[in-house]
Amino acid sequence: MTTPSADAPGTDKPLSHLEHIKAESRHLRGTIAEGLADPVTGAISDDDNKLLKFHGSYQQDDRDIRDERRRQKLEPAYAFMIRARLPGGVVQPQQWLAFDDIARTYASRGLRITTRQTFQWHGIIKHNLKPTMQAIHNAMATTIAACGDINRQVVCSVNPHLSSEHAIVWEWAKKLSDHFIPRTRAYHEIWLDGEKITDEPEEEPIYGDTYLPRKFKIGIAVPPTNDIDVFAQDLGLIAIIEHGKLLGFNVATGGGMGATHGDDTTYARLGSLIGFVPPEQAIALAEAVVTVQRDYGNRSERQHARLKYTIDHNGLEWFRDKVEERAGFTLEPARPYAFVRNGDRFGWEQGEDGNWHLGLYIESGRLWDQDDQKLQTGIREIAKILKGEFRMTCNQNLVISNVATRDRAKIDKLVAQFGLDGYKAQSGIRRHSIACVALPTCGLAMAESERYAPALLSKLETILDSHGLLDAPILLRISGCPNGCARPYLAEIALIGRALGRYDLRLGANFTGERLNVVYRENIAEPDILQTLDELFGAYARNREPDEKFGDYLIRSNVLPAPSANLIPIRLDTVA
Ligand code: SRM
Ligand code: SF4
Repeated sequence: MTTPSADAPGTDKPLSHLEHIKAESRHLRGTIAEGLADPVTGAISDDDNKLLKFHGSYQQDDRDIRDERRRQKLEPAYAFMIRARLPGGVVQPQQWLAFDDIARTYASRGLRITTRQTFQWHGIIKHNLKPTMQAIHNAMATTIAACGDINRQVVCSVNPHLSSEHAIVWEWAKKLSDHFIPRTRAYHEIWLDGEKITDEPEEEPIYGDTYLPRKFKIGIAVPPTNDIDVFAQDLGLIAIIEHGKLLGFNVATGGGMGATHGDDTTYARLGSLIGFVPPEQAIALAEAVVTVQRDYGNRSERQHARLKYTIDHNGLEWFRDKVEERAGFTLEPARPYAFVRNGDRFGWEQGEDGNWHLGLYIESGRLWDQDDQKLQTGIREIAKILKGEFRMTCNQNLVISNVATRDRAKIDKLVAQFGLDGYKAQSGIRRHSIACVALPTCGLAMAESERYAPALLSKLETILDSHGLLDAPILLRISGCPNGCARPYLAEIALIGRALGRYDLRLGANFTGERLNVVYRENIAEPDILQTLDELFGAYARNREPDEKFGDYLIRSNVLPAPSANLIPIRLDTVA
């Protein structure tokens, strides 16, 4: 096993603590197994908690009762979040039933569809972590590398009306996901009681002993739909498909959302287009991007460790040259493409093979039974009769896929019975809204998000209705902090948490995920948010051009400045 040198590459600063933890972890083992067996505390050690992320789980505590527990001199109410790795967000009905059972047996807040089209379970106590992991494994799924400094869940466009194109990109999502799965047997040993084959740690041919400097994300979009926000990915692939044949991918690198309030050296960035690869070169290209980041990413300052900073620090041409050198070929010029939206479609759509796909809006992706709302039960009942599959979307919604014409009525009946048909009567802004988890589980949340979204949306709907804009599709995203898990920097209207009840209001991204928004008001509370938007909606209703989107209107009417170069994707290529 290699030990990291004292200094991070390209800097004279020492490696971050986490680099040492990774290096000494014997490929992600640490003392997780021992920590799980310790009955004295509901927690594991800080170092193991960092390694646990690579296994797809985070230690959290219930922030609603944190102060009360402190007053009572009790340790925080520790519980774990678990995230599944489900490339492309496809779940078979039997798997769904197993995941639903896990949620009811071990978790506390139902099933949560994430902004990267997979599941999270919250509130799992330490004692139940292992049985939960085993139940996920028995459902033919895994959580390995769903979090951590590694390539994570690979996402792809859902595109329900184009089944064959979805099938192509889903295959690629799985292929890329499998290619970048870590080789360590630690997961099997710790969670699945796998036998220790040798005391020597295994090789990690792609990652090496210290994995990546930071998280890494890959996504595949199929124009004209940018439902995955391809420019928010470290490696975004834009599939160029003609007459049902995949010609290859345009390659965008260095996208990322996370920033820190008050630190201008951190920022959201859109992926830069560096060229095109045919399918037979795509894996080599992806591996070259990952390994350049592995070797040149900043391992001393985690806030500057994402690929976007590696690229900006060294220059985009430098980066493309390095990638081409490693891949052993030159990228071709990017092919023409156009996006028209980055939201989901709702209701039934027929695929070209005659089967049907039903897009359902799921508020903040949370499926659980509360009071008279029984959404979790509803989807469970659908899973019992579904002959197709489920597809989760990057906008936290759900598609019930591949339904034969004769089976539609049965699904419709359940959808209506369990109140899953809300999409039919919803406003344009609600259908295009995303809110991150935030409180009470997220340790980084500065403000509410998922729990605030329903009330805020109702107030905004009243205002929009008064301006005749209730059906106007407007992208609204809320994040409880500037990490941007709801990809708020790509919303026409974004609220980013500053403190409880206070948000930065950002405006002016476009509807296709190709322009970042800008700060309009800082650190304001709800009355200011509503008043500001009321005025802007009024002007939009009066002055918009036919089909003009809200974000575009704000720029055309000079409410916001014309977008500067760093708000749109940089192109190093020439379109062929
Ligand atoms: Fe995220 C951290 C939730 C998508 C950027 N994110 C977190 C943690 C794990 C908090 C933590 O580190 O303690 C949150 C757990 C909350 C909870 O209680 O469940 C969390 N992120 C989520 C999810 C569940 C939000 C959601 O409402 O769906 C999404 C899970 C995705 C998945 O299934 O893999 C989620 N996170 C994203 C996205 C969107 C995306 O990838 O398309 C982003 C922005 C894109 C990007 O990565 O740049 C995102 N999350 C972050 C960051 C900032 C990273 C950065 O470069 O600065 C953090 C904090 C960190 O890594 O230090 C973070
Ligand atoms: Fe937590 Fe911030 Fe991500 Fe929301 S954006 S889930 S508050 S880390």
